[in-house]
Amino acid sequence: MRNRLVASVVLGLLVFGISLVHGAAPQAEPHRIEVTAKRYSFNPAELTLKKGEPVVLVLKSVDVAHGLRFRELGVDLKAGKGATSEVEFAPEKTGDFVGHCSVFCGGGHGSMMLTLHVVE
Ligand SMILES: [Cu+2]
Repeated sequence: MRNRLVASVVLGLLVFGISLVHGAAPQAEPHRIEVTAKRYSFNPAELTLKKGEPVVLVLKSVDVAHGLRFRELGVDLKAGKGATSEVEFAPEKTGDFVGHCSVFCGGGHGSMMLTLHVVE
């Protein structure tokens, strides 16, 4: 009799424990935003993000090595020739930020820009 009681208490705790684990399941994966880099532009050339909302920024190069740096946001992604790289970040301030290619890629390198709008 006593064993039965102990068994049901243990079972109860187990079920409770499992429901706790489920309740603590991680949130949905952050939204992935893909940016393609190609001499001498980013596509898209403009993005809008929400302040404080984490995203995964994916930089995909379809020709030579490129980078994408937002100095004020502490973001610098580099993708090798034909490669992809990614970074997770959450913009902490609102405003318009201009990202530049951070890997010299040729004559038009200086004109590779991506405008990021961060809104509330
Ligand atoms: Cu470049």
